[in-house]
Amino acid sequence: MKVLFLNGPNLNLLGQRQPEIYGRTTLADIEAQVRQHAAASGTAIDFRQTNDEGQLVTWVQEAAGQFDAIVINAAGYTHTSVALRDALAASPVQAVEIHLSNIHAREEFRHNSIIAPVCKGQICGFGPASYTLGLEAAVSLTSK
Ligand code: CA2
Repeated sequence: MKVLFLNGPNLNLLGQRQPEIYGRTTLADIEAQVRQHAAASGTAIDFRQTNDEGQLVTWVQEAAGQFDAIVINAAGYTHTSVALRDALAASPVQAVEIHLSNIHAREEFRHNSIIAPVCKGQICGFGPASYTLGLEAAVSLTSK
């Protein structure tokens, strides 16, 4: 089983800026945690980050036939990207939406996720554990 983790804009800054909001764990730390969990269930992981909306769209398009599930933290594009939603809607690969923070407990503009209706489900608010929970959700999705 292969799971594609996609990370959107500014997540490369995790652990380096605004630790009071996003904590001190870096994206590389999170990737290491995900890889450790994945190894236990024999799951192969591809873990990517980009600041580019078009790159996210391309990766979602290319996932078909290559991956069994997508776990996506689209960061700011969660709330704005019709293009990303269209790509997820068109993909045969099911996606799990994840966020470090509880987007529903933050500013009003973060409450709406444009991609939520085309994802299988959403996990948010658990910090870095949202990623390993997202992995579990992806694994359970594809074993049904
Ligand atoms: O809680 C999440 O995972 C978010 O996807 C994070 C996004 C935010 O726009 C979403 O509403 C919720 C922001 C990612 C930016 O991460 C930074 C990390 C360190 C310093 C600055 C930004």
